[in-house]
Amino acid sequence: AAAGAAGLLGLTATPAQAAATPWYPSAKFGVFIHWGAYSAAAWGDAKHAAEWYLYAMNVTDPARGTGTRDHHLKTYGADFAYDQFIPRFTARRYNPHSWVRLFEQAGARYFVLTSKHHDGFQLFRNTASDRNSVRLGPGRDLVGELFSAAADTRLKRGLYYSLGEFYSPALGTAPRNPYTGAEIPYTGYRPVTDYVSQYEHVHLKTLIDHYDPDILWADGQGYHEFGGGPIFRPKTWDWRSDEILAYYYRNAAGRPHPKSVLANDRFEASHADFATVEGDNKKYVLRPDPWEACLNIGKSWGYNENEDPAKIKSSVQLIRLLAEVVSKNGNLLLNIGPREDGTIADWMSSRLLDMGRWLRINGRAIYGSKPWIRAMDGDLCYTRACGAFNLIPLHWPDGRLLVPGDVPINDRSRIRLLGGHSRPLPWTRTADGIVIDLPRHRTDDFTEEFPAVLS
Ligand code: FUL
Repeated sequence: AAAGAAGLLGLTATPAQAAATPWYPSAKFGVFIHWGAYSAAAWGDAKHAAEWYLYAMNVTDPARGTGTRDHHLKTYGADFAYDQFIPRFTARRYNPHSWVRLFEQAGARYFVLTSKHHDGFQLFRNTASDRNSVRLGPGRDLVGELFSAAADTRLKRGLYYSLGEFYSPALGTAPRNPYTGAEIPYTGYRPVTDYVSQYEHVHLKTLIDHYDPDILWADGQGYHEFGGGPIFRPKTWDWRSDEILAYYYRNAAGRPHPKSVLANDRFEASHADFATVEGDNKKYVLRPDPWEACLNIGKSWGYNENEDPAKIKSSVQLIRLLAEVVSKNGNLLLNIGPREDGTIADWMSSRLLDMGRWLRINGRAIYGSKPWIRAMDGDLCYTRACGAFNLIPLHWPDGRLLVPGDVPINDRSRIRLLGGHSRPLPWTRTADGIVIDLPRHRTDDFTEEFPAVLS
């Protein structure tokens, strides 16, 4: 199959998947990591997430929000350029092995790390630019270290890459001092005449050749007019992503151990292996093709010391969202933003650990599961896995759970609470549906706010 795919790709520039991708739809849960020079600024305002700091400090229109601009002036002064955060991004306590352990304890099956966000700072070794963590700041190949640490685990390894950048001389938007308008250097930039072929494609090929990622997660692709500021790309720009994806699939198929790899839907390519859904659960719908909800615990993706505690989702909310996504045939990619030194705030790691604690008991209804014909009724989610039909009430029902009469429960069905007493729960069929009697108190080690799994 590998040779066939390579031959096909040799004849056409249209990317085609090299092999089926069995791991991804079964994986269900991954960790997204936003980490970079913005983690040293660590500040977002009500309108801008912290990883958009370079953009936000340039916003002059009060209607679009000048919180970051004002904060920067007050805290650092007008002459402190964004690039001065680069030496403050140290990674000095970065322990990729403890990250990997945390992701495993969280029950994640994959992770996706920002190899370059919109600020153009790269976390990997490459020849196209010196604006990277090997040459500047930490002096380390942050992508390489995490990929090595995870190499002997079952975790699949993905990379986020922003195709466009807020500013770049190569995009015709050289950075300026936001307060004086004077042109300022774009640290580490090596002049190129063609951004796509001499820079962006070199980056992506380097990521493919040297790190062999299981997922390439593109972003920053669109044309946006940011009101005289950054643009991501000129209007008529073509990323020529089909070439890159063909290279990616061919490379994975040609490896000594050929494997299936995936690209998300933000390449502007003719093919995508899964769709990304960003934002709240109003956008989540049951669909047959693979999709992924990328979700933040707070409001910022990058670390934000100014995070509004009221906006931080609890573990219970996150687990409910996981159940909802999975019942709709999606994966959940849950984001953390480590601090500049590589440590992870307790409020993030504790949520990941709660996910893992819940998944250790209830993972049977999540991993490898398939949706039923309906994702949910009210706040009751459904999944099918290992020959079992699973009911996941997002709130612990008081005494009894009423289930619509058409769910696949028959006279021989035994219904149990996962992690609870092994005794089957009494149930009856009534004119209104199936009524399951639940123990007065939960016996599965979780407080009553947590979703339960009846299987
Ligand atoms: C968005 C970006 O602009 C955000 O900063 C973040 O990376 C999110 C996952 O994708 O498009």
